[in-house]
Amino acid sequence: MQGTIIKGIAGFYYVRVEDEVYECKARGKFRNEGVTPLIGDAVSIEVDYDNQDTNYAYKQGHIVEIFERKNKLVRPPVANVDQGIVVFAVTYPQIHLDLLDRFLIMMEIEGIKPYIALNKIDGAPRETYEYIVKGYEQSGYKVLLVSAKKQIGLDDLRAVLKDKISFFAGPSGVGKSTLLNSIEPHLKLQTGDVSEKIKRGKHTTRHVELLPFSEGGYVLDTPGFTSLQFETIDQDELKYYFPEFKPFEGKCKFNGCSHIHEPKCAVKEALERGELFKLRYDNYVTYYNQLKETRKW
Ligand SMILES: Nc1nc2c(ncn2[C@@H]2O[C@H](COP(=O)(O)OP(=O)(O)OP(=O)(O)O)[C@@H](O)[C@H]2O)c(=O)[nH]1
Ligand SMILES: [Mg+2]
Ligand SMILES: [Zn+2]
Repeated sequence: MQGTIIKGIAGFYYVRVEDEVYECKARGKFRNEGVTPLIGDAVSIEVDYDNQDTNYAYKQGHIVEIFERKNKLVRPPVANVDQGIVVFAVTYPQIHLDLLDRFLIMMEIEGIKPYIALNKIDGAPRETYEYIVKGYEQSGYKVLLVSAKKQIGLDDLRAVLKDKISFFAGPSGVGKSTLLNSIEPHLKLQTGDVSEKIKRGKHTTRHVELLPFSEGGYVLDTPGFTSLQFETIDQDELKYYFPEFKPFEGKCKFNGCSHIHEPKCAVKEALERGELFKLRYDNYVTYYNQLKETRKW
């Protein structure tokens, strides 16, 4: 039988096959090969037919094969995700564009489609965050405007999630878990007050688990992040992870133009014409210089 690992606890992997969940151990060969099963893995299992406790909540089995992974994330530790929904709040906690851009670059590096969800739109007038919507749409990203509290924009979000494996990411307190509860009330994920989170320095969501989405696919809630690093790339590679630069590739005067100080740079010209989002371009320059410093050391 083939299924998907939806959670792992103390050496047991919970594998969903259609609507049934099996509690499985991994065969010893995986350990010998140095392979650790991950949430999101597509696996083949064998049910232990002769050894079932009928009083137990789960049927039991063994993972006998792990299929090749499309991709693998470290944080959260999950395989085969199709898309990342990065959530920010238009009210509180304040939007941190540096974190947003770092997240988008990480997704571009991993080849995972990112979506931006701006939550809590019940609490702020559109003028206050319109520049963000414009700026990111202009950069080629889809921006979903939602309110978990007032149930606004949830159909668009559902349409994005359908039949895909998606993870929700973003700082603590932006409403990731509340959003998931709004689209899937039976989930009853724990949520928490923003000021409480800050006082106790604690995130409400702490474990990771793939949750079946009733319209097809899976969603993954994650604990809020406070910083993101992408030190694994070269500064000269960075420009490829800004999709809005793509139309200008090969149009600069110099081959291998970094789009920073070279003359006759098509990207800088577009920036001057107002065709690119200035705040994001500025972040590009900052990250470029940071990566260059890292290399030097
Ligand atoms: N006004 C308003 N408040 C919201 C909305 N969505 C969530 N909240 C509130 O924001 C607070 C934080 O929500 P959570 O869902 O716990 O946030 P989280 O992103 O899951 O946080 P972590 O699990 O700590 O990463 C709660 O008090 C929610 O009631 C919304 O659309 N509007
Ligand atoms: Mg949460
Ligand atoms: Zn250039």
